Amino acid sequence: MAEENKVTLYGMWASPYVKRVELALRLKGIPYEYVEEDLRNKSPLLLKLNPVHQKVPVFAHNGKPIVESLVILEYIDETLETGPRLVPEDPKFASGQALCKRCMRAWSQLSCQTQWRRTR
Ligand SMILES: N[C@@H](CCC(=O)N[C@@H](CS)C(=O)NCC(=O)O)C(=O)O
Repeated sequence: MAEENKVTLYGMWASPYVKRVELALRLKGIPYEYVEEDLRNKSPLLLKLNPVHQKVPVFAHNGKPIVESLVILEYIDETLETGPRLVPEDPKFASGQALCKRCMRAWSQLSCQTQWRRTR
């Protein structure tokens, strides 16, 4: 991938939100640099890239940060036009897409909260 498509993912190994983005990048065959964050001691870079929520994942495309895993997935699908589409373009599947996104969101929130409670 050319230098103008430098992709960096800031994550934490156990985060389902980060896994969601990693899966998408792998499915699409997009090379990326991965930076592991310590969420109990967040790096100044993470705080700079995601100053409002201070959470992972943060996806940086040529240095431009994008946050919120579902937004990142849409960005990857629509901007980095390579590999299979994550969301089918056919409008026949539109209601299925919305349902699928809601299920993914609910599952991710539940698993992340449960895991977080266990480790605190
Ligand atoms: N809605 C966000 C949720 C991201 C999220 O909650 N990430 C957790 C890890 S699973 C986090 O960074 N927590 C750090 C904190 O709450 O300080 C997304 O979909 O990206």
